[in-house]
Amino acid sequence: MNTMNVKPLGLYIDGRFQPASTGRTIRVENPKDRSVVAEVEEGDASDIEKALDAATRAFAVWSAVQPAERGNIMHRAADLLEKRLPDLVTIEVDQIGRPRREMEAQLGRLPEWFRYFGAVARTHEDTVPPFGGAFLNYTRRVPLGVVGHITPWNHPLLILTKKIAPAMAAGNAIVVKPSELAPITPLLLGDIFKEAGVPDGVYNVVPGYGATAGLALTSSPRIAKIDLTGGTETGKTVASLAARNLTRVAAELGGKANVIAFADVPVDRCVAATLFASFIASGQTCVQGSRLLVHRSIHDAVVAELVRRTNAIRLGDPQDRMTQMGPLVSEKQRALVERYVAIGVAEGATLAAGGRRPDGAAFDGGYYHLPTIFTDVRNDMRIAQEEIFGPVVCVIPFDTEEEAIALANGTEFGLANSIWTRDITRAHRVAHQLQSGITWINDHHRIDPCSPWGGFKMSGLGRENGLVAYEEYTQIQNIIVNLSDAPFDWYADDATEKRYS
Ligand code: TXE
Repeated sequence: MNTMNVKPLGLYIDGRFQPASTGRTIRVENPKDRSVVAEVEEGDASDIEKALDAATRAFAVWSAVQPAERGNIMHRAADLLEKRLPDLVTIEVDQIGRPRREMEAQLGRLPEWFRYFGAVARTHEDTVPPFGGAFLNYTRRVPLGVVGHITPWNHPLLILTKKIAPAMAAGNAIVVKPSELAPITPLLLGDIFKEAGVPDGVYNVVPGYGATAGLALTSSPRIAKIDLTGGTETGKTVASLAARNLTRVAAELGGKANVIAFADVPVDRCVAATLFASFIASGQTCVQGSRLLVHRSIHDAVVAELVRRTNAIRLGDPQDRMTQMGPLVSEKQRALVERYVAIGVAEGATLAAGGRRPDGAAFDGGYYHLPTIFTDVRNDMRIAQEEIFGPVVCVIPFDTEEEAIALANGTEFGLANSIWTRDITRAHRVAHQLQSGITWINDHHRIDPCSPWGGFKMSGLGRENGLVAYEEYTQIQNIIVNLSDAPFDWYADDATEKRYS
């Protein structure tokens, strides 16, 4: 598809592109040079209602399809998605500015989500609780109904896929409100599902703003669940609106992940780990290794090499395969990073690398910012506590294992951490004391459709991925069968003592 559309891309409702009721469009900007990638119709509350109408009708059809057949359709969707990936990668790179090499690696994995959850739909077993007596007791997992998905811009298709694959496989119908910065690829998935055999209306996408379309979807009593990935403040707003209708909430929110490097980690390995953890996606990811907790005995050697390697990261055109770091997604996001750099300097941290925009005319038109390292950071500094969501890493030394654990747990967030050591007992011991939903040992960023993903503390509610994600898109129905034909009459006037068991 040529995204330089003359005509704006419509909302995707009931299996086809449709105009929005507002008559307005959203201009999707390429962050590398501010050129227009595409115009997309801007939906609002009435478009959300229209999408909910279509989804409600489709739910009756889709929930009646046998799970094994839904699994087959998910597999077909995976195959079709695989064929469309090269185009989708190109568009994803244009709309968010992440380097092509990152988006090829990330999007190349998406079909796995549909295959995994398709297989779960086919193989999921219910339970037969041991009720006792002459009873058969069994549970059924049934879909929730129409569910709402609110997604961000940093991994537009990956995050959407993590939500729609379990929801759809479980038999729900979906209304998506994608990020206003990255609505194109979510819209384009619609025709893939249609071709795979998903009934019209099961997958609907209404691009729009959080305060209008997002608010309408979240506060609608017609949805059974709202599943959001976004900032922690957005999560609190969404959860409080959903509570009014007792709508279920899943929320994957902010983070402040630690890379915890013990004394036995070779310097090169520690540096490679930190670069990968901290600077992928220009740091715009919820599990970014934004804090390097490093044992004091290797601190100076690690910092020296980290600074050298950070200064060598190649910024450039994200479509160029040689580019290692693209721009930030927007003017607002770069301004946020610049504000935090100024805060860090004012707090007394040492700027060891970056801290400014790159030099050169090639970068003038875009939202570029150099990868940045702060040393001499104290845990109570704002740069160590608040989510920056940019290419900034804070280095904090520690002396003991206990201190490393206390530091790692010393923020309001609890999404992810990575532990780096060859000491197997220490690795597990520390992992068990970390207050985070995800802990990697000698790795970072690793994700799989089977592996539960979500946060402790202010990092969110519920889990994406894994069996648990499928189950969280269902509700349990319990069936209690009396296997006895013996007469039972509680009110029979026969003066016998009755038992109800
Ligand atoms: O996110 P928002 P923004 C964090 C990160 C970033 C900050 C702000 O720290 O700097 O959030 O980024 C929709 N009702 N993360 O402003 O606003 C919005 O339209 C319903 C972490 O881009 O949270 C978009 O579709 N919906 C994060 C989605 O919420 C609302 C990823 C996320 O946007 C809404 C993104 C409302 N009241 C940002 N307000 C992660 N966990 O990876 C907004 N939205």
